[in-house]
Amino acid sequence: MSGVSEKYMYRCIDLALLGKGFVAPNPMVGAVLVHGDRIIGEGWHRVYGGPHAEVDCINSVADADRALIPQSVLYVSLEPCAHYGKTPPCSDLIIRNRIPVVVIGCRDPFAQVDGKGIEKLQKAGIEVICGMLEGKCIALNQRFFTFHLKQRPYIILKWAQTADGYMAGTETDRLLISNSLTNRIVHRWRSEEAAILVGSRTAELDDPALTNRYAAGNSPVRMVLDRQLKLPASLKLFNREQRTIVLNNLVEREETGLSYYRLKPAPGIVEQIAEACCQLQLTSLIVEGGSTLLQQFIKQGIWDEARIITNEQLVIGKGLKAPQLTDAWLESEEKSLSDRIRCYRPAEQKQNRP
Ligand code: AOF
Ligand code: ZN
Repeated sequence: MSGVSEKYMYRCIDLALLGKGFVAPNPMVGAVLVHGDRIIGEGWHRVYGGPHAEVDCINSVADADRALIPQSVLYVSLEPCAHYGKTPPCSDLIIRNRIPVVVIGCRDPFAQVDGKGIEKLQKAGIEVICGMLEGKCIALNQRFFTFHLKQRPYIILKWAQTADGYMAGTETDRLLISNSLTNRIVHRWRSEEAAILVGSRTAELDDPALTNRYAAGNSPVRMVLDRQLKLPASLKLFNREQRTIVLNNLVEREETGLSYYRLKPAPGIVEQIAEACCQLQLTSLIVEGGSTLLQQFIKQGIWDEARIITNEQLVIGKGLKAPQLTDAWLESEEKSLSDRIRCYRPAEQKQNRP
């Protein structure tokens, strides 16, 4: 088929992004229907549980253009689904509408789809071109891809440190490190993830609320590791403003705004946390401390991004050492008043970057 163009796939990506913050644990997906060189339909997956991008796109075609659908090319950033989920299969809809050519950004890693959508279209005689702007379409949904391909959430490690690499003055002495502008950035980060985790020492000593109070969008589900259920009920984490999940070894129980999740008796706390997130359909996790918990994720090599805030004017000489990254590469760096924010990724991910 001649005449397919990447510009329409870029448009699909832009449309998909309109679903950001509304569709997790589903992926963001955009679709465009093109007749000749004219777009006759556009759509995206707008909200979790709602119509998929292809449905939204086909529904958007004006009555006067509907007769053109069987001579048009459908562009979609993710393989059309083949399963009955909350909505019927998009591949069936495409076949019913007699669309002759479908251009796909990337294959859907979800086990119930995973190539079956493409196969269904091809069996119906539709020309399928798969892999247009593939790297960009995968990067668009890195949380969804990590969740399905690695059976764990997309994991972001975040901490603040002094210029000389300390997280706190002593084991029990807390320190204000990042400035108020940086804190706003951190709240935006929180708004972008499904869940946020701290260890019990951090919960007790810092008493963080772990909510997003400054950025547009949601707050993540709060998680705290409290194996023996020793944390006091007076902590902000238990204020029921946002759901909190207590990862523990003793009980499994649901209360309003509070869930107790019993960890499986499996080795490795990091693996158990990842497994809990999978069970709970939480596709991404931001870990905000403490040092020991962060270091365990690094040691196991189970992380995707480390966002480190360094206050370049604060030198304390001694205290609680910040985690040490191993096998990491610096992806980006920005200044936020007295703070420098660096984002690292694991070395092993470098080859796979789009
Ligand atoms: C598509 N187009 O726009 C999206 C797809 O729970 P459901 O029924 O909404 O199905 C969710 C799964 O469908 C999700 O895991 C992913 O594999 C696929 N998402 N597929 O054809 C879309 N959002
Ligand atoms: Zn679908």
